[in-house]
Amino acid sequence: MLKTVKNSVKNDSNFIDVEKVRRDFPLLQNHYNGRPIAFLDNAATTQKPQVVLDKLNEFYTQYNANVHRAIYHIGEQATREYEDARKKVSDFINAPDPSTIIFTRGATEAINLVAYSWGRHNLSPGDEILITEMEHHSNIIPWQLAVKDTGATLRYIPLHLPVDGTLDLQSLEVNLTNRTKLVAIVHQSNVFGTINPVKKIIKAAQSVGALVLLDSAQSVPHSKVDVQALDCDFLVFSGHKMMGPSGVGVLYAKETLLNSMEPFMGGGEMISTVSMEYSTWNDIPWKFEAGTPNIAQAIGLGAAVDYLNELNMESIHAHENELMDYASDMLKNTPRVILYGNGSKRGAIISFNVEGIHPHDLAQILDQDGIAVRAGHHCAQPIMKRLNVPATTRASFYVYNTKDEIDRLCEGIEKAINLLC
Ligand code: 7TS
Repeated sequence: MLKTVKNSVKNDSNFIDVEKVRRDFPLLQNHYNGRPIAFLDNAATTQKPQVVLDKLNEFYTQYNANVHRAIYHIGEQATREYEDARKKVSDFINAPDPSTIIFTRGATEAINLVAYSWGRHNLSPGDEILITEMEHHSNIIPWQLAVKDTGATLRYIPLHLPVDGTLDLQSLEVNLTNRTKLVAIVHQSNVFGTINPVKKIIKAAQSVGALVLLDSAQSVPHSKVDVQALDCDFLVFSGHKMMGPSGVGVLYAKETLLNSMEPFMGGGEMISTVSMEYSTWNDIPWKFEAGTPNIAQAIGLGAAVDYLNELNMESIHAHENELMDYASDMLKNTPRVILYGNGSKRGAIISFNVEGIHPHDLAQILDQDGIAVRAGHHCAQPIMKRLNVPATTRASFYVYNTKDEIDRLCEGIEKAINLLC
């Protein structure tokens, strides 16, 4: 018999025992104003399980040394753990080889790497980059800078009007031409939660010979992403949004591209030989990891990947879907709430406004009850412009969130209405 208790989910393959999962997260044990912390800002960053914190501690207390240079045993262990983490990340997204995984500071740095190392050397006047009106600023600004330097043109796939949180894909056919050199697109929107039909977009891009970069900062932490099945050219994400430490992210790229690209930054480790006249580059991935890398953070990310695998990505996704359905129903039935986005495929992110209340005031009132949501433009000002609002309130969920927390969110909204309206 299917057991349905309020804070747990059972699907065919696996069972998420949320209360047990929550016990793995020290921060979630804390209270504020006497109420347990309800962390509903997982699109911004996520909490860390004890195994990740322990791994960081293990590195600093047991084998803290620089990588790829030391002959002594702790240096060798640090190198082994760092490269093991790369292998874990590679397997997690089904990359063909760990050498196609570059550790960066985050998704933002990974996109900038592509905009410099690929963009600056492959774009010229007449070429076009195609992005969308749904992008996080980190997938807009690097391209604005790249076209400024190269004379190429930046074009946008618009949001569907009236805005329902999806892209107007008919305009893809108009905008995608043999002038398009790269399509850079968000996999899952950090404002609407919309999961874009990226496979279809990749196929269309390939038909005109354009490369595709996927900004998967919001998708890789929440569902199984397979870079070979997608056949994308570049894919980026951030460790801190998937239970890993801050300060580490990933660029995946096809091997041929990485081999043909110029380095992003120069310094130690990224070279093969250096003379006073010229230098030659190290093999990939190290060609793109100049200087001492984020060793502890990458090793911590490896532990986060182990933890996610243990929970099972499909089970995580199923749990989040159930939370999202519940939150949508509850918020629809909460007075004065205006919901944004109703795409048919959505991750666990929901943006809304409450008539008569500024999102910042709402977030402050919710905070008094220990509920953390984000209020603002979510680094996606073009979306705010299309919605014709300065900001929204956003609740975003992860595997440790519960329906009780969503009930508390709705009670908090009603409390704010009673106070302010
Ligand atoms: N791309 C998307 C889709 C994002 O949501 C974010 C961060 C980034 C890129 C940049 O990631 P970073 O780790 O390099 O900063 N999004 C958010 C957010 O929605 N609220 O805070 C950060």
